[in-house]
Amino acid sequence: MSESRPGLWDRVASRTRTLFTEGLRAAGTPLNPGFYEELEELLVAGDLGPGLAAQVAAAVRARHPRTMETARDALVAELTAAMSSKPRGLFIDARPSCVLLYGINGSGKTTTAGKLAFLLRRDGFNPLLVAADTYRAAGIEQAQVWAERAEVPCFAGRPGGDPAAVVFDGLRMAASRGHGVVLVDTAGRLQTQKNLINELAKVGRVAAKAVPGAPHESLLVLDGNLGQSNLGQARGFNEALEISGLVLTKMDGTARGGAVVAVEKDLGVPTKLIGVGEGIDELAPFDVTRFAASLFPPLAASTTG
Ligand SMILES: Nc1nc2c(ncn2[C@@H]2O[C@H](COP(=O)(O)OP(=O)(O)O)[C@@H](O)[C@H]2O)c(=O)[nH]1
Ligand SMILES: [Mg+2]
Repeated sequence: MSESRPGLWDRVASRTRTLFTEGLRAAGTPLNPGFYEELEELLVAGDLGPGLAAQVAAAVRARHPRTMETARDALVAELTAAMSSKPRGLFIDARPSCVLLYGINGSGKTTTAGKLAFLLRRDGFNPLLVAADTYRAAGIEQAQVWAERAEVPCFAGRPGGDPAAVVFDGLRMAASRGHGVVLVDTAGRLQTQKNLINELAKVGRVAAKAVPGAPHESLLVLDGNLGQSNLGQARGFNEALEISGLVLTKMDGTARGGAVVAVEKDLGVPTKLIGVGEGIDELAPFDVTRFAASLFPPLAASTTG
């Protein structure tokens, strides 16, 4: 899958950047005695969580960096190592492939479905959007609006209808009409609502009856602003739904994106996509090195000589 436009990664968490640069100045500067305490505080502020922040700071220390620059390289390497080593590309080679989008209300599922439809249409996948948020009339309308923006067809159930039935019919239609990918927008759920989460699990099982191998992706959409509370959410969803990938949204306006390092480490599930705005082309494939580097940008060359 291609990048929808260049420069998207520059939008990631500009406030996180300031956070990490404030205390850690020019490249050639030797480390001051309080460096590791300061580093740990910055990692906590970036919302890695206190345990992981301490672990990463200790791992950087164990590499014995002598300057700010080598300390930064060590930090980027340690953050990268803490994250999942599984592939980050979407598994959408089968035709049709089924991509389910899960998450709490407002996390960005419908927006992501629209952005992904746009990207995949441009890449020639001929996507179909399935509006399976049948609990609210507005849920279906929102999916239809995003499908129009992405210029892809939308298959919608009736308000109050059974979401699993909508997904089954949508997948059968996609198979007969030659759609390459089916993107399923589901209703927002809380990880604590066991019955409703089980209903989502049923959507997954029914998808498998319509198309062999489905769902090919079960993506959990997380709002980057929620920081560490994403950890509890991710655990709850993953217990019932076998999440295959994460989507991290709203990374254009948060300093709490570091929480995803903790989520990946805990679940062993990779982040696959990152949302950096409300526009249709503001979705990018996740890149672990760029992400780690964005939390801790390159240092300015030393001016004091
Ligand atoms: N700034 C920003 N806003 C986003 C992003 N993704 C979604 N949103 C906004 O988040 C709100 C909820 O999104 P929506 O897709 O309706 O969430 P859903 O309830 O999970 O379907 C909307 O106002 C979106 O415009 C993002 O990457 N960046
Ligand atoms: Mg929605």
